[in-house]
Amino acid sequence: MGLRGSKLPEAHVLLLGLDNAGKSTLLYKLRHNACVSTVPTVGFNVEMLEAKKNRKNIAVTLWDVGGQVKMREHWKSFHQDAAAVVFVVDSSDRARVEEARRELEGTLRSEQLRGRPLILIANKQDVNGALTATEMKDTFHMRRICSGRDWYVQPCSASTGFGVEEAFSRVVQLAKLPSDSGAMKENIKDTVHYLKVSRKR
Ligand code: G3D
Ligand code: MG
Repeated sequence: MGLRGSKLPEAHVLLLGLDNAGKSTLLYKLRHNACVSTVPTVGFNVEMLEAKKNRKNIAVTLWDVGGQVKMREHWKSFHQDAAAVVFVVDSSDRARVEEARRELEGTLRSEQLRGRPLILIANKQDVNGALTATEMKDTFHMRRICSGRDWYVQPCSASTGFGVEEAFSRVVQLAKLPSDSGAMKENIKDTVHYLKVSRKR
């Protein structure tokens, strides 16, 4: 059973990236088709959306777990059951592109993420001078760092909504559903419990 009682097959999708990349804005835009003012994520944001994959309904749970050191020890359990990874980059912040690239390369080294599809979001395309999707593909050496997995670079503006639906469709298309669909694995359950408890504190 899923987070909100859904019995649909679930795809857990990790929303990762540096702080200020636009992860929370993207999540809100997808969920509410609205722009809300975000605050740096403390704890986590999670949204479940329904989608169709191979003509079947599925529940896509998007996890924006924030970048705090406190959360990092919990990332591994998320990795294990991830159907896809969405890595959001502020393509207008050229000064931090290298930092983002290193973070992504480190993330993809995780054994638990081996073979999981990666969707790179070239966010903030509405800002003048932002790197284009093609420039991002080259800068991030996508062909090299994503060998052995499906990948796609999606241009996007989480605040205007440009490319947001396309990004979600791409995630659904590439997501790998667990063979025991519908069952939340124990480690995810434990982590959800931990997060709920720690959020109440
Ligand atoms: P994060 O969750 O990855 O840390 P946020 O990032 O979603 O909190 O966004 C960080 C800042 O970037 C926010 O601005 C947000 O409005 C802005 N932002 C997100 N996506 C876009 C986009 O596509 N274009 C532009 N121009 N800005 C975007 P503030 O000023 O609220 O900190
Ligand atoms: Mg955030």
